[in-house]
Amino acid sequence: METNFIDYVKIICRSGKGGRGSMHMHRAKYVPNGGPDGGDGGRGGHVYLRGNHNYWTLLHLRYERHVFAGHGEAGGKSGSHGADGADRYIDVPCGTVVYDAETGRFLCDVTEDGQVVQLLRGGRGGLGNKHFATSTNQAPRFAQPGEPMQELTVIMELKMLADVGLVGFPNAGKSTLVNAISSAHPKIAGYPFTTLEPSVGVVSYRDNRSFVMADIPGIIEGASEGKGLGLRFLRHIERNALLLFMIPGDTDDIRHDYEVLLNELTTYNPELLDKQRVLAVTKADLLDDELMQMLEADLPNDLPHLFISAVTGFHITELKDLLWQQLNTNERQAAHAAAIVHRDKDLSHLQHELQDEGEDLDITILDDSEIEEIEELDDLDDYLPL
Ligand SMILES: Nc1nc2c(ncn2[C@@H]2O[C@H](COP(=O)(O)OP(=O)(O)OP(=O)(O)O)[C@@H](O)[C@H]2O)c(=O)[nH]1
Ligand SMILES: [Mg+2]
Repeated sequence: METNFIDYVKIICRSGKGGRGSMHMHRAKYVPNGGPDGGDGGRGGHVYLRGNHNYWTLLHLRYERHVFAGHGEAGGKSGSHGADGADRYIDVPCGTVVYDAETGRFLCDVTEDGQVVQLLRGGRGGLGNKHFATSTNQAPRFAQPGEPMQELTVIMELKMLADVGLVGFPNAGKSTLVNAISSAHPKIAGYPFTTLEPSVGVVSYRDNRSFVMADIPGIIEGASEGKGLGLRFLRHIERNALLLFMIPGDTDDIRHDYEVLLNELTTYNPELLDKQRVLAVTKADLLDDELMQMLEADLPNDLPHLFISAVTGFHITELKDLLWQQLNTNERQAAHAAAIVHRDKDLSHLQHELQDEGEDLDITILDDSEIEEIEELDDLDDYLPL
C-alpha cells in the first residue's frame, strides 16, 4: 500500500572523525630552530536529533537514510587549529522514539518542539606537536591522530502525542466523531477500513481549553495475529492518557465486542490497560429510549459510558465534558502517559518487524578506502593518551 504516513524508518548515522594534529616545525629566516608549531585537529561533527512540530511523519527520512556529520580538518602550521566538522541535525516529529537497530535497545525519545538530543559524538581532534615539546625532546616529530567516528544504525518509530485515542472496530464511527468535534477531517464511509492511517485533531473545549484526539484505523478480532491492518497502529495510542472505546449501538453484543477489543490491546501491550477508559455507544440515533435502557443494563461496568450520535449531535457536549473531566481528574496518570516506559525491542522479533515494515533492506555503505582508514585509525589508538 502506498502511503505518505510513515511512522517507522531505519537509518544509518555517523559522526565525524577528529582531524589529526599537525607535526609542523617552525621555519623562518633568522630563526634556526623554531621548534614545533603544529596546531590541533578540529573536532568531528556531532549528530543530533531535534524535535520539530512542522513534521507529522518520518517520511522525509525515507529519502535520507544516511546521515553523516563532517570530519574535522587536520591542524596546520603556526599553531593553526583545524576546522571542526559540520554537525548534523535530524529533524523528527514530536513523539519519535529511537532504538539501536542492532541490539533493539531503547536509546531516547523526542517529545517536544525544539528539544535536542545528541545521538553521536564527533571524534576529538588530535593535539599538534607543539603540545609535546619537553626539555629533553624539544622537537617532537609526532602529533596525535584524531579520534575515530562513531556509527550507529537506528530505528525511529513515531508514537503520536494525543490525549485521547479512539479504539473500535472498523465502521464504528470513529472518524465521524473526529470530524464532528475536532480540527481533523479524516474520510468517512460506510465500509470497513476507510481509515488507513492515523490522524490527530484538536478538540476545542469550553473557555479556550482544548485536547488532542487521535483517530486510528479500526482493529478486528485476531488483529494481534495480523488480521485486518494488524496492530501496528496501536503504537499511536501508547502515549494517550485516555482511550475512548467506540462501539455502535446496533451491535449484537456490546459487552462481548468490548472484551474482544480489550483482549487485542492486551496482546499488543498490557500496559495499555493502565490507561483510563471511556465507552461511547455510537449511532444512538438508530436506537429509541427503551432500547437504550435495555442495552444500558448490560454494558460493561468497569468504565464510564455514554450513548452518542455524531450525526445528530446527541450527547456530544456531554462526551466532551466527560473526556475533559477524566483527563483532568487524574493528572498524575496523564503525565505518566506522555512519559511512557520505553521497552527495548525484543531481538527475536526484530527481524520480523523490520520485514513487516518494509525496512529490512541493507543500508550500510562502506567502500574500501573507508575500511582502510578505519583500520589505520585503530592502529593509532595507542597514541591517544588523552
Ligand atoms: N446513523 C449513524 N451513522 C453513523 C454515525 N456515525 C457514523 N456513522 C456511519 O457509520 C459509517 C462508518 O463511519 P466512520 O466514521 O467512517 O467509521 P470508522 O470507525 O472511522 O471506520 P474505519 O475508518 O473503517 O475504522 C459511515 O457510514 C457513517 O456515516 C452516527 O452517529 N449515526
Ligand atoms: Mg475511520
